[in-house]
Amino acid sequence: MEHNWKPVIEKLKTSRKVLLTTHVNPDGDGLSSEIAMYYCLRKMDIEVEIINDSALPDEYSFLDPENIIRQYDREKDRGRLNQFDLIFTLDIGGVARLGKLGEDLALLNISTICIDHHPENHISCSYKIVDEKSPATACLIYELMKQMNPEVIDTKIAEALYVGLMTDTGSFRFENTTAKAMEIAAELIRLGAKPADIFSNVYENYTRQRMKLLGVVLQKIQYEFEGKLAWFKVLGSDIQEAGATLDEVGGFTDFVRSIKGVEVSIMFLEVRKNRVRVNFRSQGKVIVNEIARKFGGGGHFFAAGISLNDTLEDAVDKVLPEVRNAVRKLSL
Ligand SMILES: [Mn+2]
Repeated sequence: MEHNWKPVIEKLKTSRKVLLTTHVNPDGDGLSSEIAMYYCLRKMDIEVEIINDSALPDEYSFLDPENIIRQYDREKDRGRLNQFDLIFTLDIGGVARLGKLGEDLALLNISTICIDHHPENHISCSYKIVDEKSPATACLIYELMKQMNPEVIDTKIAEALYVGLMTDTGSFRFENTTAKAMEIAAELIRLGAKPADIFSNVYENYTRQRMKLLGVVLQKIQYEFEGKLAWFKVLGSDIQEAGATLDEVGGFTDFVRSIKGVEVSIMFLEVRKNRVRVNFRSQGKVIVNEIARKFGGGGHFFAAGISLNDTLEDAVDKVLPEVRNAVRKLSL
């Protein structure tokens, strides 16, 4: 689908300093969209910075060899946010997903362009390109560059965009792996992206500690409804004992969904005392972002999440009944 990029291109022509940001606990799509946009704007001689609420996860550090991506430091950065005259929020469906940075930006009156593919995008901004049919935000960024300045897409940018497309399509296996997704992938390969290297950078760089943690977690899966529902808890102490980090649970919920018969998988992750992250993955029959939204979360139809200020046990007691209700309906 083609979108109206003219207002974005016009806005860029008159901006002096651009801020790029993506959601808390950033994924490959958000980060690669930022990196691609960063190099594109630099080539156009536009001053630009990337600041995110969360730190760059280790698995994506290969995307940023020049250490461009910075984590928001409220004390240091708050006072200078008004230097920016244009903000891009990339791959973000709701303002809560912008964390502390979002709270502080909301107090300023800076033009904001939102580029995203989450259904029910609730961000209020000056201009929005939101297309839930787009396989990844990176595809929308690609479309913008093609319209704005196709020559700008060099190997570095093509590689970054390919990362976003690959990770958001689950390496070209999820429902959103459309013909269009493959066409864009093909063009990015022609422009220099190397699929095998990129795959290996993202998915074949796991630490032993992560695998140890996965081993522990897999033994704790609880199956319900003849295995249609599979859920598991990751305790802070599990992570500690395995010597792993919080970031390294990425992909666990997808992995559990891959078990035969599982329709919905859920991870309850103890981030710290009274802070729990819940991740949902669905095979396609249960729309999990509807469940997530009841608790202030969100995401895609079949991949969603929530953050709760609860103990692990309370989070399980709160969220599981809702999921059971949804899964129970499958057997009726
Ligand atoms: Mn995305």
